[in-house]
Amino acid sequence: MPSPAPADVLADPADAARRAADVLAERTGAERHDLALVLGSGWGTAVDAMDVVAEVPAHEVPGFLAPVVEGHVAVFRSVRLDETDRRALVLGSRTHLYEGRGVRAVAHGVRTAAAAGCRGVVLTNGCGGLDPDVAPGQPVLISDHLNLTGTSPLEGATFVDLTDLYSRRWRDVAREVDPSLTEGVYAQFPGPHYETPAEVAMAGVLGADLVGMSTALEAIAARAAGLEVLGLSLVTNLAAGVGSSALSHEEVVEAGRAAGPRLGALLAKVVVRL
Ligand code: 8IG
Repeated sequence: MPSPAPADVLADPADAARRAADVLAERTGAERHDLALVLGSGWGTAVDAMDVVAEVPAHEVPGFLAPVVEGHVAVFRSVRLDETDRRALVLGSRTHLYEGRGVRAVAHGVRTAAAAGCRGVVLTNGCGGLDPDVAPGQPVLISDHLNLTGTSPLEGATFVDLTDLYSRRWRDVAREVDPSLTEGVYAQFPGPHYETPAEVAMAGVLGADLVGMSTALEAIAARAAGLEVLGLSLVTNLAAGVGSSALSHEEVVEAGRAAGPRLGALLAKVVVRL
């Protein structure tokens, strides 16, 4: 039976998350999951070597649709983390603000993770880099963000503290695994167009090191839902005006493909330590 239209499901976000978590529990055989991973551009193959116990097509889970972007994978996986049967819920795709389905659809993944029992979420993305010395293909830890979308995933008088939104504890864990990891401030733009060089320069003045079209809104929703957050960006291209060449989606997909094995090794070592 097809899922109800996501717009209807998301009329009550908390109920939608509970229903999605119920379906995932049933389809994965795991009553609860411990940790969630959201895979962004370039991170699609990063869990392929892990112990995948079950796969569920995203559109069969209430509130989710198949993704619209090539290179994003529309499947949820339940991954066994260790012998104690701790499970990670891997969301192979996300809903972006630019898809026009609203902030509830953007936040539905992390809310579902929380409803499924997760203590925390690893948010990954592909992004543009402002530092010409950080070459495409480098993963970077997100230390903080600038939400430049002009919106919030929270509705009503929900005053959530975002000091230390990106867990210092978990960043330290990631650096124990890979001491070469650097940190940066991620600016979320609404997209779907890339920035102009002037906008990239503006983001730099404001303190951004990385520019992208996701993550910040999800991180806010995750914190509001009580989740600890680790943010990992893959620099897939130099932001507009930083390098000499124009930006292309093909370049982004190729940088992800090339970095895949490194990202997989990094994630596999990090998630078991969180
Ligand atoms: I992958 O350069 C990727 N996503 N806004 N700018 C923005 N989003 C991105 C970029 C980029 N690269």
